Amino acid sequence: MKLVIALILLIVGTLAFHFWSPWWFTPIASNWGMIDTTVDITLWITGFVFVAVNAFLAYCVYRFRHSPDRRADYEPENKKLETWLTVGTAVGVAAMLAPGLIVWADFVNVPDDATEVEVLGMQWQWQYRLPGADGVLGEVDARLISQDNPFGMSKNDPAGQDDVLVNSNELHLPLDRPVKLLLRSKDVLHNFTVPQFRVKMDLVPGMVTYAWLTPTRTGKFDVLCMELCGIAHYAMRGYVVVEEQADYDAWMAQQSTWADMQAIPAGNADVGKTTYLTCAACHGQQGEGNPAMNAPRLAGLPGWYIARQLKHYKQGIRGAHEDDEYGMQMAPMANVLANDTAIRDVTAYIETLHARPATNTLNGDPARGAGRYVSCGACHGANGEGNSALQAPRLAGQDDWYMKRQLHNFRHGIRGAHKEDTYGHQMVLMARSLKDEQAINDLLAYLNTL
Ligand code: HEC
Ligand code: HEC
Ligand SMILES: [Cu+2]
Repeated sequence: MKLVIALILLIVGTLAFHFWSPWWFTPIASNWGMIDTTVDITLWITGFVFVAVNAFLAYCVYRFRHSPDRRADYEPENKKLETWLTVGTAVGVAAMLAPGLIVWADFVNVPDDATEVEVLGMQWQWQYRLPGADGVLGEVDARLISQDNPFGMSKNDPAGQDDVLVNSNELHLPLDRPVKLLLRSKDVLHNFTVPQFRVKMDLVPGMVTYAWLTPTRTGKFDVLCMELCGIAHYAMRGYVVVEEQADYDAWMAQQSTWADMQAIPAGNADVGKTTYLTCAACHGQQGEGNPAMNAPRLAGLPGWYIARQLKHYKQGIRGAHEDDEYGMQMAPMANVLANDTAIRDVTAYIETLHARPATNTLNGDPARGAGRYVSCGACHGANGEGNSALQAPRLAGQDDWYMKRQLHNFRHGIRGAHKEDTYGHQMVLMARSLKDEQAINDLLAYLNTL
């Protein structure tokens, strides 16, 4: 009898969970309603079978329960019943598979008017390339990939010159226009997924895969990697913004092309030296940092990182949170730099400065810290040397008191919470993995040994 009750509770509980579950599809934002229908059909069929089989089981357990004056009857074959079950199962399985085949046929047939967008995945970032005015994506070659050429663009292909290289992990798409996503990976398997779009596809190193869709609703949606692609897999986030044509055009106008990127002049360190006089008041003559001013060392930081931070300060992406006491001291200083040229110049000068060895100011246990650093090293490098491809700065040699404050700020959303701070957001997720004060001190003590 207990078993019968358990079976009935199982049925009722499952149905109740199904209908009242808070974990359900996000409201759809693309043309792929057919995928939802397919999933619904599957749920109806499996749901019906689930209820029928368990109810039948409960009925049998009750109806044919043990009784001393009853004997089981042995019936090895029953043609009629077997025919029924075979036909019923075949129809059920076919009904689940057929809609999938219909959807798949649509999925592989991309509409002719779809525009192409390339999505490039790597541990643990998303990047995008759009074809530009000629509508054609230029040639690429994995062997050409470098810090200045993240997509591996060929310099000789004229079709590539006007390609738009989106310098962030946020892609914009115009509403109601079909788009074909061409997917490439720089390293391992990834999977491009926007839950609201329903379609998803693997990125496979060495080949170009694709998926297509028509966005049907404006909004900002998360891009997730749905392939377990390494230690920071869960931090591999991006965004897709679907917007009206006019907003899309405005966004497009702000992007730079491959030709623009090649034309950017190198910074002039001599000009930057004069600008740096202002900075030296807090950051020190040699960029050695000054704890009394709460200003970190700049010497040793890579140029691409310095330039990005300065832009973020200027744009209010960093140093604008009301609790960011020290960031707010820095933000007005960044505004002293009038434009990108000024940023490049001062950055070029800072790159010429030399660092003294860091000193310990915290008492942590480097041996325990070494273990904790393993996951950080995936982005910041095994020796804390930084990794430009991942936009993760050098940590070795940086002041521990400063890094401690940054980790605190990341943890509490004081840094990295701005919606455009996509790199900072990764660090928010990482900093939250450090459980307590001691864990942070140990880790920083280890960093001091690098
Ligand atoms: C009034 C003192 C002050 C001046 C002047 C100043 N800074 Fe800063 N700067 C700071 C402080 C404080 C921080 C740390 C903010 C924090 O803790 O989040 C900082 C942070 C930075 C960072 C981020 C470092 C990192 O590791 O993320 C950069 C880059 C930077 N400053 C560059 C400059 C440049 C270039 C100038 C000159 C144009 C300058 N600063 C002038 C106080 C100053
Ligand atoms: C997924 C890659 C990734 C991992 C893993 C990672 N970081 Fe970072 N980290 C970054 C990026 C990207 C930035 C730059 C953020 C920005 O641009 O504001 C950063 C910034 C930092 C900074 C600020 C440096 C400065 O000069 O202001 C510190 C400190 C830091 N990380 C420490 C850590 C520690 C400690 C761990 C391990 C618990 C870790 N990171 C793991 C990517 C990562
Ligand atoms: Cu991935």
